[in-house]
Amino acid sequence: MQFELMASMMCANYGNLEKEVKDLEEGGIDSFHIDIMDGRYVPNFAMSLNDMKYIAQTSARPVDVHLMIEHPNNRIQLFLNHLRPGDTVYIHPEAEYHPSTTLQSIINAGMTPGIAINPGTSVETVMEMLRIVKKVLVMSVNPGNAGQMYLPYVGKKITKLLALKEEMDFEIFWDGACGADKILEYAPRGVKGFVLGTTLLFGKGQAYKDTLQDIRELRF
Ligand code: S6P
Ligand code: MG
Repeated sequence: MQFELMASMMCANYGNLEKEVKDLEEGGIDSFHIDIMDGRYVPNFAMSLNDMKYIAQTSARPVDVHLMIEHPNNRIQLFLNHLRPGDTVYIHPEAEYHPSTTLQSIINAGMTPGIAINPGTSVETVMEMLRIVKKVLVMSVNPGNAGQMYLPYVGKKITKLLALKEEMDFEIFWDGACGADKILEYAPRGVKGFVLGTTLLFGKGQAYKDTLQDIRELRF
C-alpha cells in the first residue's frame, strides 16, 4: 500500500533538531510538516520562520508548511523565499479575505498550493478552492496543539472529499491524532498521506526508523 508519512516537527526535540531531522530522514520519512502559528489564528505559538528555514536547508526532503496564521498573504513571501519547488504551503481559508489570491501567490512562486480544513469547516464552503489546490489537509483535531483527541465527525467529511478528489484533481492528507488505526482505515480508501505527531511517532522511546518501519509493514 502506497502512502506518505510526514513528521510533525513541532513535536520534535529542539535540544537537537539536526539529529531529529537526520534520524527521521534515515528512517524514511517522506516530508517534514512545519506548523507555523501566530498566537492569533490559533491560541498557540509553535514553529516559526527560522525553524522552517533551518529544516528546509538541512534536508533534501520536501517540507509541508502548515500556516496557522491570520491573513497569510501579508507575509507569504517571507516563507516562499526559503522554499523549493516540490515544497507545499497550506493555508486556512478562514484566515484570509481572499484565499484564492493567496493560493495564486503560492502557485506563482512554484510551490504546491494546499488548504487545511478545520473540523468545523464544511467541504461546501471550500468547494471552489478544491479546483485550485493540489493538496487538502484535513484537520481531525482543532488546530493549535499536538496531543489532542480525534474528532470522529471528521470521517464523514473525508468520505465527501474522497468522492471529489479525482474529478477536481487534489490529494487528501490527514493531520491530527493519527494512529495506526487511521492509516489502516483511510489509506486503502485513498487518503494519500498522514502527519505523524505524538500519537504514533514522537516521545515513544523507540527509534524513528523502527516506528516508521512498523507503519510501512502494517497489514491491510
Ligand atoms: C495541530 C497541528 C498538527 C499537530 C499534529 C500532532 O494544530 O496542525 O500538525 O502538530 O497533529 O500530532 P498528534 O498525534 O500529536 O495529534
Ligand atoms: Mg499541522
